Amino acid sequence: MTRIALITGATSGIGKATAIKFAENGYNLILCGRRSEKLDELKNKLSKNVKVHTLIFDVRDRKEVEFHLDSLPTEWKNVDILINSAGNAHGLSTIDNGDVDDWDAMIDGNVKGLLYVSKAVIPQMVERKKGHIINLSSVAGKQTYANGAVYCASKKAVEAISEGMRLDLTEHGIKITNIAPGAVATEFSEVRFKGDKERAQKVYEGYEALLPEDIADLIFYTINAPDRVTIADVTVYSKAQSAPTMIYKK
Ligand code: 8X3
Repeated sequence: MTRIALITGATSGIGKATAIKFAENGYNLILCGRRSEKLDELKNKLSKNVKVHTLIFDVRDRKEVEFHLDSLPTEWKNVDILINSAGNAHGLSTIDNGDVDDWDAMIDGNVKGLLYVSKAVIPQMVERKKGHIINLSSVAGKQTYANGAVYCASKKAVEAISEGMRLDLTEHGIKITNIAPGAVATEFSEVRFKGDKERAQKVYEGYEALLPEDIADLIFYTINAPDRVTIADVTVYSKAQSAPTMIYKK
């Protein structure tokens, strides 16, 4: 039977690349995001290969998440693979200069949003005794860097949630994969620097950064490993990066 994957943050970056990879390989998709035009565009493109259902909501809005996921049509209710890809960094500054709205956005999206979506999807996995959840963490969740305390904290929370999910859900036949990428060339830095394209571009200059497609390939590998195998935790850097703030640039 065709498997169903639900992807949050599907309008760009890793989420979008994963949606494309999965569609190429015959998975039916529930694509979630905030930007309806981008979701529609992607749906039109991918519907040629597979069935696509779109949900427009902000993971930070608990009521919206609950409403949309509770009212999924019957044929879409049995989600086999949940990919928690929605998340962002907002600002890069010392703790004393941090903007509280930025902190709220990161904690609400990266942590609480991931929990809201997971809470809505997990019960049917428990009932069916199968499922796979992929949480997109970051190398920021492994090692804190200066000016990034709250972003790093939000990703450390993702790490803890992945561990906790694995402890609680393994007995129900559900696999949990935590993926921690280093710098990936996406809209990530543009969001972090609030639309400053020039500053964002510099993050990915002078070396070959990871591409969202690289992470999509990795996700695809983890969900297609033999049933006996759980890829629990993967850290992935580009060849030029050795730590969150160490990138060898030419
Ligand atoms: C994204 C990568 O280097 O900003 O999570 O932590 S980094």
